[in-house]
Amino acid sequence: MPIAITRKVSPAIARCELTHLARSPIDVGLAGSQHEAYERTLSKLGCWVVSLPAAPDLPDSVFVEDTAVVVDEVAVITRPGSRSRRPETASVAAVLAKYRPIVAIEAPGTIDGGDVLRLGRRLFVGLTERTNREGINQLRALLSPHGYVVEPVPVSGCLHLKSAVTQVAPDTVLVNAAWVDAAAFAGFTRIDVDPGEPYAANALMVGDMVLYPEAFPFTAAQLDRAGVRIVTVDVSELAKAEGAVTCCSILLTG
Ligand code: CIR
Repeated sequence: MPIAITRKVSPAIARCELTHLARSPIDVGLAGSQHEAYERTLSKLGCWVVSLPAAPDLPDSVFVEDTAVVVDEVAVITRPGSRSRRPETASVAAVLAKYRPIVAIEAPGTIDGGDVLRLGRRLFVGLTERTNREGINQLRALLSPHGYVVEPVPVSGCLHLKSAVTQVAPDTVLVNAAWVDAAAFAGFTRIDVDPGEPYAANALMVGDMVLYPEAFPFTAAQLDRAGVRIVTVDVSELAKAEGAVTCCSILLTG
């Protein structure tokens, strides 16, 4: 059974980091209930959900994905690119230590987990404002002994690599080609987001299903036509904090 690590929405989420979005009011209660629905959906998809308590002083802490990169052999605790987010890692590391040996990215390296897309034994890592070359080199040094290839990918116009591309089937990626050069994913079948839905590339594959935001019906229809089975969730409040579906969990095989 896959394990999904999540963390409840912080009451301070209104003070979240924002890079590409203008600040708009977030309904904390609604964000919390949407997040609970997200956790319930993960359970329905067969995950064992380990839900950490909210961190009142860490506005972005619901976005646990950014704090770790987990493979079968090891958990790499990141050093998030945003200083305000660095205190999020310790409590996630404490939980992950139950499941994996722990290693960590160190200064001056930075990595946000949202920049790391694992496709089999290949890890594509976005070069962004959050993730630097030193962080990528450290990740390579930590994971290449386990047989993983780490490949940097330039990203522009969005926060993270996984804002621009995610996996939706074993051999298929969902891409916004305005934000990442799709040539990096040659060899994979490619589905493009609908041009009117630039934020639609962030999908969370769980087994043979895909957890997907309700907000992108045109791209959802394309996924459906391609035979990708999706289950939708409403994450409108978390989207105002520049988050989506991958960022609210860390998935690992149990
Ligand atoms: C941030 O700027 O760090 C948060 N407001 C959003 C992080 C979203 N994380 C993700 O997509 N992996």
